[in-house]
Amino acid sequence: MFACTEKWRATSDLMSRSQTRIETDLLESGPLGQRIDALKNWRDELIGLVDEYHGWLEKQNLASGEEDLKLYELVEKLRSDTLTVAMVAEFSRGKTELINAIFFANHKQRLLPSEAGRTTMCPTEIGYDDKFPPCIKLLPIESRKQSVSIAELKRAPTNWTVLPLEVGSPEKLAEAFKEMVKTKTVGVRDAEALGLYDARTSGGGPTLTSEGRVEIPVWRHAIINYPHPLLKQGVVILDTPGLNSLGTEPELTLGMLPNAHAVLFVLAADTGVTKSDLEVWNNHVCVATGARPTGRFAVLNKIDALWDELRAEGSYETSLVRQVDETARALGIPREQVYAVSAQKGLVAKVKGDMALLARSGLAKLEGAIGEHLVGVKQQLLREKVSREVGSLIESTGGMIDARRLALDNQLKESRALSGKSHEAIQQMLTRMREEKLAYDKTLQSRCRASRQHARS
Ligand SMILES: Nc1nc2c(ncn2[C@@H]2O[C@H](COP(=O)(O)OP(=O)(O)OP(=O)(O)O)[C@@H](O)[C@H]2O)c(=O)[nH]1
Ligand SMILES: [Mg+2]
Repeated sequence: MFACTEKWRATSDLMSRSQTRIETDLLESGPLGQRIDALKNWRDELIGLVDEYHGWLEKQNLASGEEDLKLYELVEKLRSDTLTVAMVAEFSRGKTELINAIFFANHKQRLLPSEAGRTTMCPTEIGYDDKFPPCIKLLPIESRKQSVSIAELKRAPTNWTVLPLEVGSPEKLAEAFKEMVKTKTVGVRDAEALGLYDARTSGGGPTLTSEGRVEIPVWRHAIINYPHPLLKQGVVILDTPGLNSLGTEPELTLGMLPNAHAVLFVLAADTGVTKSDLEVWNNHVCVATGARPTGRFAVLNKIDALWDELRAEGSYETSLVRQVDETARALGIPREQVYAVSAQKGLVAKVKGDMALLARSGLAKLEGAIGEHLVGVKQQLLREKVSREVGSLIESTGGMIDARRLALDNQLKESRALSGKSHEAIQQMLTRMREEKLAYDKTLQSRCRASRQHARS
């Protein structure tokens, strides 16, 4: 039990030592990737420790089949653990451009479709699962007629249309991604049957075309499986369309957003905080992140709209500070929680390698803050998970070690008792032998005496 507890204490020490190393890494304000890399190293070290503990249990003959399974599952969970970053905002605030700038700038082009007006038409999960080839899986909008959740539909591959992705060709990738934003027009009845149109509600929903039809998305949900280094390490990005979709997909509001580890709420400097922005913030972002407001990032995008070379020196900074203050006030958060960025200029800066423009875009600061938050959250979750699972194993193996020690103690007592008994028996035997020898000597003496008398007579 002592060795077992020592082993676990050593594991905990290593867990906190690795933590210190990560914190040192974090002191250098690197990009998101650097922090996720540091997290991966920490997680790999943790997996190594769990494996080592497992090996020790096996060597000591303490691991039953159940314990083996538990530890294999724990390692598997640690390996496949994901980190979800959700982008939420009204349409055209620059969510998709921000994803392109933060995650896909290495492709030296705008990968995901980001255009003026409404672009992203369905919630899109971008991640990587090496069990599948690079592809886009698309769920037809008609699936809304079935009362089956997206989570359930994910388990039934036949419901999804799969488009392969040619990872080596940015042009073909960008072309394939355009499929996700396709729309079509349907009659009012059909749109109503899909829950996408309600003639009684005014505003917010889709408007009728001149032919009296309703424009709806072709797809209800998209999953992009893409072997990007960050995604390979378990990062999942959730891109969402504007308020319409948030309203029509309760699963998004009730399940996916509350489960996200970080929610980026995007506003645009050229529009300011509008009524519909506030609706998204109050009814979706705050509701989803209510219990953990630290995972909420308010991003004031498109600050390049304030850049004007003809303005007097310093007036840009003044108007930026004013806009950040106004945004913070409207959202009811401290101004430090508002990140002023230009996703578009950040993307351009990364593509062209323009460090000055990158610094001006404010992107690196936002990436650093997201990375720091994700690493902190993930470490806490993983530490809790490992402590819970391994802790319960230590308790049960501790019981086994106690039982073994008790059995050994009893055996020791018995052998001591036995050895006491044989000592007594030997003593008795010696006494008996001594007595027998005395009796023999006496007999011998009396016989000698008798024979001497006999000889004399
Ligand atoms: N000037 C400027 N334009 C930007 C910036 N970020 C995005 N845009 C533009 O704003 C438009 C909308 O950007 P998207 O990324 O499609 O916005 P979105 O929030 O994803 O919009 P939906 O997909 O419709 O919900 C595009 O034309 C972008 O090029 C920025 O930082 N500065
Ligand atoms: Mg978009």
